[in-house]
Amino acid sequence: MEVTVKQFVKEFKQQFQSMYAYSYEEGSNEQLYNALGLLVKNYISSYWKETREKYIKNSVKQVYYFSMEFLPGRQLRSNAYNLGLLDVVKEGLSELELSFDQLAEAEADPALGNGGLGRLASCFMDSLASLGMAGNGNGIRYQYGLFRQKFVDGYQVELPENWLRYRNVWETRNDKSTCMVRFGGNVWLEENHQGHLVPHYENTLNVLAVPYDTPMVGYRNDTVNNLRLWSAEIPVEEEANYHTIEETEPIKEITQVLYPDDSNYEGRLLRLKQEYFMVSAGVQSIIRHFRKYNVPRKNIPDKVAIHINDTHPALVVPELMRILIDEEHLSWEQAWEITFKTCSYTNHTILREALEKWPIDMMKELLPRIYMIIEEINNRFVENTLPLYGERITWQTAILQNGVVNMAHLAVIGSHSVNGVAKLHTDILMNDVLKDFFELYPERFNNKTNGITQRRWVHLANPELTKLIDEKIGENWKLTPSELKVFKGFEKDKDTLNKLTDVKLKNKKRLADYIKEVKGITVDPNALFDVQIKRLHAYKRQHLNLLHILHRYLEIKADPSADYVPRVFIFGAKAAPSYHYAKQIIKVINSLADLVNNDPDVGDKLKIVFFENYGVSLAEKIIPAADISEQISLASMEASGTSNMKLMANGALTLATLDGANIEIKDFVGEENLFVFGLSSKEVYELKANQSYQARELYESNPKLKNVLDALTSGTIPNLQDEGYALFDSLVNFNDEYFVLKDFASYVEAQNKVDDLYKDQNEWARKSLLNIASSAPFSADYTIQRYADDIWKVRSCVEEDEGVHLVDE
Ligand code: KOT
Repeated sequence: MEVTVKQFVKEFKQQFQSMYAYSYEEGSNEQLYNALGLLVKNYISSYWKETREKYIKNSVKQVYYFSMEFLPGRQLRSNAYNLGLLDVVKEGLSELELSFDQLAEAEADPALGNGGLGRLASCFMDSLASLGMAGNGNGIRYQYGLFRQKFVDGYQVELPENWLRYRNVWETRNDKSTCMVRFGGNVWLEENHQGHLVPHYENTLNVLAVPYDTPMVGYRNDTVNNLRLWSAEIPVEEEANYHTIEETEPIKEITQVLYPDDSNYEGRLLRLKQEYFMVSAGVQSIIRHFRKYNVPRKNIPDKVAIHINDTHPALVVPELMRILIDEEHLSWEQAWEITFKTCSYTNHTILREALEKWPIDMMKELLPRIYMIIEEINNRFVENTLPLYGERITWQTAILQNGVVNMAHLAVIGSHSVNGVAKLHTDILMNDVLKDFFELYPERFNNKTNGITQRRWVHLANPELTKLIDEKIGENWKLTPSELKVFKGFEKDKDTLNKLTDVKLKNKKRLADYIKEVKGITVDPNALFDVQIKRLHAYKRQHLNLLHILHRYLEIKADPSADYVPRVFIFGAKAAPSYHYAKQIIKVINSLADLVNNDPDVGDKLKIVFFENYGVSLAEKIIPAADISEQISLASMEASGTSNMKLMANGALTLATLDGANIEIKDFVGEENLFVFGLSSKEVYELKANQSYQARELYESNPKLKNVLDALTSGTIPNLQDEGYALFDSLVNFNDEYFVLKDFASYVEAQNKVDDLYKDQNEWARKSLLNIASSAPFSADYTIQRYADDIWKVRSCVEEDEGVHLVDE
């Protein structure tokens, strides 16, 4: 969009004054940020309105991405950038002697998700808008996001994340579009005078769902889509029934926190309430919007695609059925045809404990009408399947099993498409986790490898690298990501390689300063920066990383004067509050960091930095400075991973098991340009099947490994309670569920190769360049294009010469 610096400066001053009634010179960073954010939102608003109107006028098919989590990250910079205003804003502010970077840091980072799944949803929102597709997000406006993590004496402590404290300039409360969501009570069916069975309700808890809309700005294509987050309130007409604050609690708590404590019944019940609340409000608002299109209801699947992001929103299936049958008076058969053609489902994990199951009693009591519908879906499914496939398959795939509602089964049965998020993951779904369903419905299964938005993760997070690429290959790659492969042509160009090394060094210096500022640790920017950033989970194996660091430390202690390649090991990871083992790993890493970072024998040879409160904003600081990307999950366990893609796109070399999307990274960049180690997923399956693994044998037979494991319990690491023993126990005495010891030797070997390569900076830079140049296929723009073509059947609504333009990969 066109705004001059002069115009911006004038409007910014006015904006500030109208909000705060004094001059901008007196404003705090928060106030200045708020004024700037609202001004940018003002610039967005006309496109937002026009996009919505255009979709309706042209009767465009809409995608609704239902997700319990979104992790949009800070939006000021990305919105200004996508609008094409970032340079004007920066220049204007500097005329006023204000720093854009400083203001941008005042924005709260909405932590409305746990990790990969939520961030993927936000990358997808960015790509949908940037491709000019009608894509809407549907989720919850949690008042408190994921906890803020602090370390106290090396232990994780969880603090509330009050992200709305200074207001949220991007959202618009939309009182015109509220919906009512009903819980509990009694429900029965009665025939009305037209002969329809209609439900009657009594004693329900009625909750008003209020939408807060946030613009999702496309990259230079005048498209602005909508992210709708719902907040729970007392219905105005029922306010008089509530007499005390306590009485209002059951309603307010529905959208209070991201992940209620699921270690007790009350917490789990609340989570189910959240899921239905978001689903019901979302589906109601879709049907309301659909009416504007003036087409028959049987055409809903031609105008609406609802995507179920993992099973958390799977109640979409019975909710859509409920609305079509109870409110639109369609027959079961008509409603089912519409529902199943409208819905599609993505699975994001094979971890058994993460597959959602709700007690039937809980579901019945909280959502009596929805339970009746689920029961009917199940009965009809069983009726159809039994004669064709027999007892075993039918009962294995039923929705209702042993007193629980199996949500993955509901999602698969109610969707026309089921996808995994990387090739290996989809294969595992088809051959293992959902194998019986694959026999029933082979045509529903497909793979959609994850992607990331280069706009946030390269253009904005790494401006120096972006400038270098622009300088070498021009700017086309920004609109046509596949053009990035042209950069490969520079792999032997000395000037480019030197500049690439310089860019990385600058980014590392910046991160080193930040490390000094927030952690008080001095690190050498010339050291190799080795990064593992992701949720803390045993299957992701941060403890394998830990064992290797401990191994290094012991080697240095044994021979301090030998030649070592200096390394900084960088971690960022939150552990789920009730995940005791993960928290123990955090504590051991932190204690080891204390030991290593303060040992004069070690010096710059080895440093450990564990950042607190890892999230999108911190990732943006770390990723551009990474040399090594640690992707070391036990093969078969990590569905895809997406930090692997972000790190690769920023020139880090991947050190990985053949798991998730690492395999595709290897295929694109070539085996010689990354470091692969460890068991393959086939080997993991075999080892599990023949039950031959004996972790203790490895402990006893490998002296180096024994040395390392013994150091966990010998008092070498100071200030531990029983955490070292707990780790030792899980690995040696409880047979090492995630094969850490089995992969140790091969991991250490790979790490030694990393050192060797780093000694040859030219060769390192060359491989780094090849990684950058091979990262385009992981653009979420391609991923979304494939969802659009294969699953949602939607197309871009912008002209080909506007915004992102995809040719082949
Ligand atoms: C969490 C609970 C239940 C079901 C799924 C999850 C989940 C999975 N949360 N995040 N994931 C991650 O999703 C990413 C995006 O697809 C993947 O890259 C990553 O491997 C998953 O672990």
